[in-house]
Amino acid sequence: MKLTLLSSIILLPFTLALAKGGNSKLLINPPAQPSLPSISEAESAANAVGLNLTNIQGDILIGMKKKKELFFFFGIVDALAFKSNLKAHILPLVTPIPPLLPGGTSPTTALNIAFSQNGFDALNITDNLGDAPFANGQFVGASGLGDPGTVNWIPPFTGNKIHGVILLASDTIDNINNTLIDLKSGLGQSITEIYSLQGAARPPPEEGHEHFGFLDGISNPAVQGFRDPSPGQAVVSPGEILVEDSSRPPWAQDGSFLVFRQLEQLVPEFNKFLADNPIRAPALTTQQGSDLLGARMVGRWKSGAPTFLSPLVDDPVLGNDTSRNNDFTYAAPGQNQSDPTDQSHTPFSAHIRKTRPRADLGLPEKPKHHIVRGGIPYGPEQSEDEIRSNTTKTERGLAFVCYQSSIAAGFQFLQQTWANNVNFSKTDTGFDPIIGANRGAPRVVNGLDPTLPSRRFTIMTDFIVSRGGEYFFSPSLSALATTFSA
Ligand code: N7H
Repeated sequence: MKLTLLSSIILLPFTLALAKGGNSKLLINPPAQPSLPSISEAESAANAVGLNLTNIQGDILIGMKKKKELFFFFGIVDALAFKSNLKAHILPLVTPIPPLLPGGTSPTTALNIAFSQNGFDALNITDNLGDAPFANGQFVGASGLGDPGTVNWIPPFTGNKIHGVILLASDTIDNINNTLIDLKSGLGQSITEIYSLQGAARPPPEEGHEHFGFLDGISNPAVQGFRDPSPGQAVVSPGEILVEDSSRPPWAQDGSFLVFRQLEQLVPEFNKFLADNPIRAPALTTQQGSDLLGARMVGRWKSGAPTFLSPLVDDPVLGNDTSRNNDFTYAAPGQNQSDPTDQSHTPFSAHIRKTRPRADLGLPEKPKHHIVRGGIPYGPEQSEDEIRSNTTKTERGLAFVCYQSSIAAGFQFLQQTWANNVNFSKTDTGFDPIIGANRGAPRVVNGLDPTLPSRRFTIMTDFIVSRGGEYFFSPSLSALATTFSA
């Protein structure tokens, strides 16, 4: 009797937590991020459009919600042995979407796998996926993305060594390491380990925030057949994210292109820039002026509240309210709703306005050029020494991951045609001050100071440094069982 009482006291907080968030234990659920649909909601949405969620690798639609995630990059040494090991040892562990949803049978460690073009070549899979950036690999396209060549790239990403990546997600690194041991023994000599990057959600109270301090993973598109949109969320057809068109090989259906970028963030240097350049307004302290500059560079405050709805100071209640924190178009009442010309609340150059211009390209919003972001921070918190010296001494950043059905129309377009384009979406807006890249040269950014719209900022430091990456294809479970298996 005593034991029953005791166990119900212990279990109660757990039950309440499940009732509130209901997420798999592998995932975080900060209030500012829209919750995932329940398994039954997702299944009925999928049935309505004929999407087979159990055939799709789970990470593709889950978003920036993993607690811990390891990226294990490998080369294939023996293609035949790899194909048979894949079938016997990896495929049974590959996690599709439903187990990760509230109400799903969450595994201890979730596993996904994806292959580069070099991996396709190693496996002698010759079908053309019809995606030029994928076929060429990221190393070849580095300068086109605005990287200063590959001088800052870590050696594993240079050349054509990486054939595939295995993504392992769990609530503890021990679980991940245990799965990795099993995995390596299953794959034996058929692969060679090239590189691993361990990511982790930042510790509370920063859980869900990227290293500059901003809540991330708020705005991902609602994919029809997976979820209903929350207010302001872009709605896209499954074919924007998943390969669905008949010009691609039939086995590629239900797969998606995975872009991986190891993006180092120079956090002390970023903070120094904000401290040195506060926006001066009579109503603001110097600190508030620096915070405002940072918020306008992103388009959101650290809490996630959009500057469009809270233009002068952060509003954490708004930030945490998923019914309001994404519900805006950049068109203020009284303005031309399909061509807003005003940047008093959010600069045209702000990171989220460059990468999703909403009404700037006319309403209703175009269903093109959307990606599902699924990355995770890596590296430690800043040390006292780094804060004091305004200098990064240990690498930290974002293990950037995004999914799309075309890299040219997704990641590559957002980076090259919007973020790096000083004339997007209006003439002379300058670079996206967060991810805009000018091959290492200074970046001019306009519109950041609402008190002086003509003030031009010339940013001498890249606060985000590309350490390289690769383009992958994340096949469906049925393709893994056939095309990729022997
Ligand atoms: Fe970005 N950041 O801290 O400033 N991003 N991003 N991103 N990003 C977003 O709205 C960040 C990167 C997009 O729908 C937020 O969910 C950092 C790349 C898109 O309104 C924050 C890095 C690309 C959106 C950051 C980085 C994008 C978005 C606000 C690298 C594509 C949604 C949270 C270290 C090429 C826009 C949110 C929308 C949002 C940051 C990379 C794209 C805080 C630090 C490489 C599409």
